[in-house]
Amino acid sequence: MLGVTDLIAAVATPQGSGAVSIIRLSGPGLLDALGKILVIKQSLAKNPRKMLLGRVQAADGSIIDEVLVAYFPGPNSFTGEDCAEIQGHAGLIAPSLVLEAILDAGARLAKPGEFSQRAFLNNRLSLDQAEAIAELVDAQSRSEAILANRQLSGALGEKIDPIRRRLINLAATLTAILDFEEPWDEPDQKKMAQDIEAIQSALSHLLTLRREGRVFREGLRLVLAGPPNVGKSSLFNALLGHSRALVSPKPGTTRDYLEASVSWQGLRVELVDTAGLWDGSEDDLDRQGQDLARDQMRRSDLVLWLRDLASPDSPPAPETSLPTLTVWAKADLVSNFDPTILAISAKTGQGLAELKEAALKILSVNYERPPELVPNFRHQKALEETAKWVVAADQALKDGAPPDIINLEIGAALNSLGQITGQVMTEDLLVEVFSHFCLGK
Ligand SMILES: Nc1nc2c(ncn2[C@@H]2O[C@H](COP(=O)(O)OP(=O)(O)OP(=O)(O)O)[C@@H](O)[C@H]2O)c(=O)[nH]1
Ligand SMILES: [Mg+2]
Repeated sequence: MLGVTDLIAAVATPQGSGAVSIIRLSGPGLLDALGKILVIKQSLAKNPRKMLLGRVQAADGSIIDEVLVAYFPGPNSFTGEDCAEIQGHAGLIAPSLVLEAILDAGARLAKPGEFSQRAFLNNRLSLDQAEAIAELVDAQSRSEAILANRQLSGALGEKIDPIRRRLINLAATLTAILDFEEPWDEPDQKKMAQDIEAIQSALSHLLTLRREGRVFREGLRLVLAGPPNVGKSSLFNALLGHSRALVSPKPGTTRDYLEASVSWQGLRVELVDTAGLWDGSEDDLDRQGQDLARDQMRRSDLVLWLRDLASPDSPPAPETSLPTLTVWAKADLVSNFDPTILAISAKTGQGLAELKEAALKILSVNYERPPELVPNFRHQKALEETAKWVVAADQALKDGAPPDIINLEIGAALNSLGQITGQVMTEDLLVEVFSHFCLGK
């Protein structure tokens, strides 16, 4: 895998209509391959990093597109190898004809994420930076794009690095004690305990950023649930700003669940409308709908449980451990009610702004001050694993364990931490990270 590479190519822009499409190439033999397909006046080799006008010809000599080509010689290119980008006409046919010509000239179709993977393997990017590229491309809100860009510029690596250096120092001290029988006395152990404490607090800071900031990178999932006919679909439509779900005075209208995205204060919020919940249903479809609804509640960040303000026996939210916000619906039908409850009307729009505020508040989302950096789920797992080993090392130190035992745990901590930036790398990790990329990235 490492070291041996070949020439890869892919269309980097989406298929379909558009003005321009970009085809990317990277790897050995790039200029030769381009030489076979390009009719061009100037030399690419003598004009690196410049857009040159040329035409692409197929194997039979027919001209298939007029293009602009830029050549980026390695090692100072995106992948670290010789790279090129060909800007041609977009559409359904032209890009694939150009790609076909390049493949005929000796390139191979790149796998998803293969360009970024090469950039990582050639030390042009750390693993978390490569992930940030995919996250930027996938971003669906302003906050997601900003966070991805921070990670791309190395913000996470900057936090990880000092932790890593401290762990390496600990390992070095422990190794010196073992190898050269340097004294292992109380002041040493005290210093080590302090270092371990500092590492623990840095790790827990990053995990707090994850906990508090997760919604800024992944958005929120809010599920509207409650008894039949309470106005869930009406509220869903009102929050969306258009009629997406069927509404009717007949109970049992919604059966499948419906999802739709909205943006609240720049945050991506996924709203889910569900079937009404009630006991004693005899109807199979109705029961299936209720099962789906309960399943959606379990998958949510917050359940908005609707109760009918106009009907006093409207059931309360079931006892669960899920974060739940009770919302009193149809407030326009009632003139007098307790002002401290969250009352809304899908009909008049009353209380909708308060509902958004309350939902974000209950989830402790401080949207006015998004965190500077938010580790992703993979980073979280690696941080937790690192913290687990550091706790073990700490315990071993307190128990008076011999230095070689402590060193094993520090080594394991380093191993877990290194997976975040990719200093520690396995084939599985490569697949895990780069398989999520799109073609041409
Ligand atoms: N006056 C008033 N009527 C409402 C309001 N919200 C919903 N309704 C009415 O209540 C009835 C049920 O509304 P839906 O939105 O379909 O209720 P639901 O909870 O989705 O119902 P199911 O899908 O059957 O569980 C409809 O006749 C709506 O017009 C509201 O805020 N004010
Ligand atoms: Mg409904």
